[in-house]
Amino acid sequence: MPQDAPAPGAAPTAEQLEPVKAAVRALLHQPEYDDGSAGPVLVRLAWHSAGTYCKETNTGGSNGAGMRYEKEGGDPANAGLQHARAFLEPVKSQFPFISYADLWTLAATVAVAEMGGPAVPWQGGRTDYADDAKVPPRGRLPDGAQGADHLRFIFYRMGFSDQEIVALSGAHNLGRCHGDRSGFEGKWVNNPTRFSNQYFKLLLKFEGEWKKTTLANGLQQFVYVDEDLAAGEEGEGEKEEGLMMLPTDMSLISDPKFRAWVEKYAADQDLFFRDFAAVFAKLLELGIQRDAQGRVANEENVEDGYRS
Ligand code: CCH
Repeated sequence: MPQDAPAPGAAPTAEQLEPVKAAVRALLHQPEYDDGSAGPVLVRLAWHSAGTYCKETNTGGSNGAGMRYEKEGGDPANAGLQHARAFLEPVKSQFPFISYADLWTLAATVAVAEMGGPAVPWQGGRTDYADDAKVPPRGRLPDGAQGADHLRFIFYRMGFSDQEIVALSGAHNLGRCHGDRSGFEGKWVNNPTRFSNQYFKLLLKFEGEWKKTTLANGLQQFVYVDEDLAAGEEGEGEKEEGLMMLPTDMSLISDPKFRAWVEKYAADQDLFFRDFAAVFAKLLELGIQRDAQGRVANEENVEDGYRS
C-alpha cells in the first residue's frame, strides 16, 4: 500500500496524489446512492467548503475544513453533505497524510473529470483547523429561493464576476435537489451524472414552459414535465419525473447580463468547460495564501494576522 507521505509542512507531490485520486475514482460508482454516483455530492461538498469565503475579511474558504465542526457542518445550507464526507472517510484513513481540506477539494476535481468534465487545476497544501475558532459564521452560502441581486451579493463577496457566477452555476448539470436536505425536489437535467452544458441549453429551450410550483413545504421552484413522455411511459417501468430549476437558476435567464453568458455557454460547450475549469479552480483557492514554493500559509508558519 503506498503510504509515501509528504515532508512536514509540504504539499503532497503529484506522485503521492496519484493513489489518492485512484481511490476517489474507485468510490464514485455507488449503485445504491441517488443516481448511482457520489460525484455530484462531492462537487457540492467542495463548493460549500470554499463558498464561505469573504474577501473583505479574508475569512472562510476551503482551507481548514471547518465543516467537520457542528458550527459549519450543522448549517442547514450544508444538509446532506455528511454523505459526501462519509464517502471520503475511507480514503482519509488510507492516506492520513492528506488533509481533509485537500481531500474534499481534490475529490471534486476528480469527480468532475470522471463525469466527463474538464480538468480543473488544483494545488494541495491546505491544512485542517485544530478547532472551530476560525470557522466562518453561518449564512454565507446562497439561498435558492432568491434572485439575481442575491446571487451578486453572495458571489461578489467572494470576488467573482457575472460571467464567473454563470460559469459556476453550470455545475447544476450535476446531481439533484433532495426534499430532506434543501427542501427543493428533482434534477436539472436528464443525465445528472454526466458533466455537460445541458443545464444552459434547457434553461433556454424550455423558456416559457418552466412552470412555477409551490411544494408542500411552501418552497417555490420551476418544473418542466414533458406530458407526452410522462403519459407514454406510464405503466411500463419508471415514469418521467420531470426537470426542475430553482428561482436562482431562472434568474440567470431573466437578468440580461447573466443571460448573455447562459446563451454563450449553451451554444459552446468547449467555452463553458474552459471557463468552468478556471472558475472552479479559483473557487477552491479562495483565501489561500501561498509562498513561492506553493506552500500554504497557516497557523504554524505565519505570524499573527493571517486569517484573523
Ligand atoms: Fe448548487 N444547489 N447552488 N451549486 N449544487 C444544490 C445542489 C447542487 C444553489 C442551490 C442548490 C452552486 C450554486 C448554487 C451543486 C453545485 C453547485 C441544491 C440541492 C440547492 C438548493 C441540495 C439538496 O437538496 O441536496 C444555489 C442557490 C446556488 C447559487 O449560485 C455552485 C456554484 C456549485 C458548484 C460549482 C451540485 C453539484 C449539486 C447537486 C448535489 C447532489 O447532492 O446531487
